[in-house]
Amino acid sequence: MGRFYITTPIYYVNDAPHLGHSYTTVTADAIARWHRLLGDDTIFLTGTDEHGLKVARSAEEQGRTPIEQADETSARFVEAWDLLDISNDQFIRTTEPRHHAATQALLSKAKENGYIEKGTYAGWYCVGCEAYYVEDDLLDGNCCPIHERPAEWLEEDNYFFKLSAFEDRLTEWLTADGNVVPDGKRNEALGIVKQGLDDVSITRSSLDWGVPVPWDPEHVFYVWYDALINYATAVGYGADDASFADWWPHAHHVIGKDILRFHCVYWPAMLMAAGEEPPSSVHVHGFLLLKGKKMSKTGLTQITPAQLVNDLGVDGTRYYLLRDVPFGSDSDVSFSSMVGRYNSDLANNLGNLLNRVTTVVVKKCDGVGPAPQRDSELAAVAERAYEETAAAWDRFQPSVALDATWNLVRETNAYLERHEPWKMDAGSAEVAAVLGDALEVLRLAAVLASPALTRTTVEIWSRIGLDGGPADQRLPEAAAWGGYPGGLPVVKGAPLFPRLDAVSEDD
Ligand code: ME8
Repeated sequence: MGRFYITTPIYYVNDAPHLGHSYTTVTADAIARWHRLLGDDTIFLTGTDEHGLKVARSAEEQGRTPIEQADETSARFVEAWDLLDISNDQFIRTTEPRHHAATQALLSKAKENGYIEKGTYAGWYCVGCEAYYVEDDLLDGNCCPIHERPAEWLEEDNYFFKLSAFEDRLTEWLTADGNVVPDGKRNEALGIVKQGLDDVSITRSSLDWGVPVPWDPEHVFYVWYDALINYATAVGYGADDASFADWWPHAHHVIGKDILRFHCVYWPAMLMAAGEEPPSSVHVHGFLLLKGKKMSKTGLTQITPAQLVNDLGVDGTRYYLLRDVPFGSDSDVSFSSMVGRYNSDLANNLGNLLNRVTTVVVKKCDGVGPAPQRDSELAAVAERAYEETAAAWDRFQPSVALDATWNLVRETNAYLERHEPWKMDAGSAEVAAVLGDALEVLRLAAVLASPALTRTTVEIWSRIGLDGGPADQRLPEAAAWGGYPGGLPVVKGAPLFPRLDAVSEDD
């Protein structure tokens, strides 16, 4: 038992939530839920990044003020996360006064410590990226390599952060195991530092949509330098020192690879400049890429959480994102792989196990669930499944964790096929033994899968007659074989995961 503080990136409010945002947020949510099962005191933070030129321009194009744009889009993120059963403890908006105060406090500290100085900056700026580019990195016609639109020449007096002063400390931090994961991404960050770090401009005077620079009100902080600080704001930086001291050592950031430089180089350096420790870890995932015509007709950023939930249900969507996309690598996604994963793991395995067991308990045991056998051959399988599941969640590897849990489900279906309880005599000791073991596996699977399947595991729990819910259990105690007490009413309900029709990507 301990403290666990996990964050997602805060998303820009120029556009609505999409499949990519959902992937990161569901991943962080499931990891937070796993830690709550372990009894850890957990804070899970997500939110929206509301300042900067990108948001200001997008508001202007839509004929509204930046704050109107931020209010409206931020609400859409809140709505999307409700829809996906995201259990965040806080939703931070960078326009909140508490965040302005924390940003000003942290950067004032860095200035006091001598790491912020005034200078002039001129360079090519891409509004889409909210970042300056060196000429060599631009495409023909001075276009941004990501947005393929012309970068703009900006020239301004502003304040610089002395990033170059942190090369050695960053190298040391990045070299230590476990700070940036996986290794490939850590090496990418080390490579950026090894190339040599230039000081960076962290304020803008050409824009007023941002956090004002407290020592020079003509300027606002550059959006990234306020955004990153949200992680500190949420646990009390500058406002509640005791809370910050308690929580900061347990901060874990989950991000996509597109924002590695900011989180693995700039952010730890900013913290060092302010006299704070870097985060406990940064976990960097790859990108979801669209495969298949059906999805590419729309484009990944047009796939909304609502559409996914409509097609696959809440648990189907969460399970797909967690199980099918190995954390850390890029992954092709397609509608047919979503349906395939749903049918194989949810309908044919977990759903089938529940269906078989409840049907036979109703038929052969008068609907009263028997207790498991102490020396069941499944006990060892369950023990291994727990160990592997726990180790993988601990390493931020949901797909490995769920595969380990599903091994137990698959083995139990095979166990039922070998013993065929449906052919045994009603009321016999034999049938009670086999069904008791299978009910115990359903109990275990409901607990272990609860970080992913927020709804169906609750339903499994109640159909096998247990009180409370799987998420109220505590690990590792709840993973010990034999927790299903027996003598409970078991009901057979409608299939939890009705099979979905296979789809062709040409549809
Ligand atoms: O970068 N696959 O916000 P953002 C996987 N505001 N994940 C994806 C994805 C994809 N195809 N597309 C987006 C910002 N994401 C800043 C962050 S944090 C202090 C400030 C996810 O709205 C992924 O997590 O552009 C990525 O890092 C994030 O959305 C970018 O969100």
